[in-house]
Amino acid sequence: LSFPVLFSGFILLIFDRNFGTSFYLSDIFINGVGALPNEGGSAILYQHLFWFLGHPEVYIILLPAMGMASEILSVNSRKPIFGYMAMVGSLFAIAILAFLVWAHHMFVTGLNPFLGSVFVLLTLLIAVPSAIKVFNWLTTLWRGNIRFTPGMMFSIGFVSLFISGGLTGIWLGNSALDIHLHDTYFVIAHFHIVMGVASMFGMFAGIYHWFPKMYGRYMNNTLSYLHFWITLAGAYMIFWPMHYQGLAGMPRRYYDYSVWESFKQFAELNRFISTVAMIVFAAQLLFLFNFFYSIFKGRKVTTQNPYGSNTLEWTAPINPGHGNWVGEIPEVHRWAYDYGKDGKEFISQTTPVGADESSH
Ligand SMILES: [Cu+2]
Repeated sequence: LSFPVLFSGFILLIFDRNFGTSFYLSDIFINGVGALPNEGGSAILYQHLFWFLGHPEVYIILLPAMGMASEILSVNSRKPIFGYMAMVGSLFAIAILAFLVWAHHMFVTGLNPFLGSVFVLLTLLIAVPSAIKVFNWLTTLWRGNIRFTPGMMFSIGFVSLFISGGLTGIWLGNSALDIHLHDTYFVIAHFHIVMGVASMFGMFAGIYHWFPKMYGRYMNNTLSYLHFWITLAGAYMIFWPMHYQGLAGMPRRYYDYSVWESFKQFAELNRFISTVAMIVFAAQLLFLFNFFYSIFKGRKVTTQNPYGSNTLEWTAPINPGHGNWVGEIPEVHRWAYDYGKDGKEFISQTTPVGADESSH
């Protein structure tokens, strides 16, 4: 729903550049004389069309990470996901609200302050389903029989980063604060943590968790934990200081900070951030090596369902080929979260519900 709006924006841009239209070019006068033949366009229109994609895109990236983290947290806590209906409801609430907040990127464009306050309200509303999800992830962990697999570590890391990056979203969603923080490193810190690193942690969690399913081998644990700790600590060391730089007024998108006297104060911190960034990059090479090495040389998976997971994919044989299952397609009888129920550690979705049990 949001991408076509961006594409339409691009088409209008092509028209402006090549066919003499003026969707985005407003009247430009030099000494009272019109400099261009264009009339009546608005550059702000382009920003609206861009951010109508730009904000929902945050959730296009985040929602799959949230889904993977929810599944992996539940499997490795040996507990059902806490507040399942609230979790699904929150996903829908976020997906809908995501389309109603785009102008919070435009508080300094000269946007009508009243309209701005409407976007503040709608933006802060997203904190509600986000908080519901965070508390439900934490309560899923609460008193769980936790296994700290690499997938689980990255899922917990995802929750940590989602909280850290999400809280500064409340700062930036307020126009009164955003007018000060706009275009500073505070923004860089916020969105790289929440949309960059958090969603990458969700993807890493998914890769580590389903790797045995995909290749019938495990990834190397030592390298996985090394990758996790360097990336988590590194992400915080890179992006945490940027909040302070932003508050102190360091702007984004500058090619060289050294040529202004007032920016000299940031030099040391910038050097520190660059150093950590290179170390974190090296850790990603560790991950790539681990990934490809383990496809061929990883420890072999001996059981079909190594994590004791309920969901259907673990009922398919390793390297199943076309159609996934040999013979009949399995039938689903229950939800995916029957962990620790009826004295059993887990009950696969393909297990029929007994006469004495109630169905979900
Ligand atoms: Cu946004």
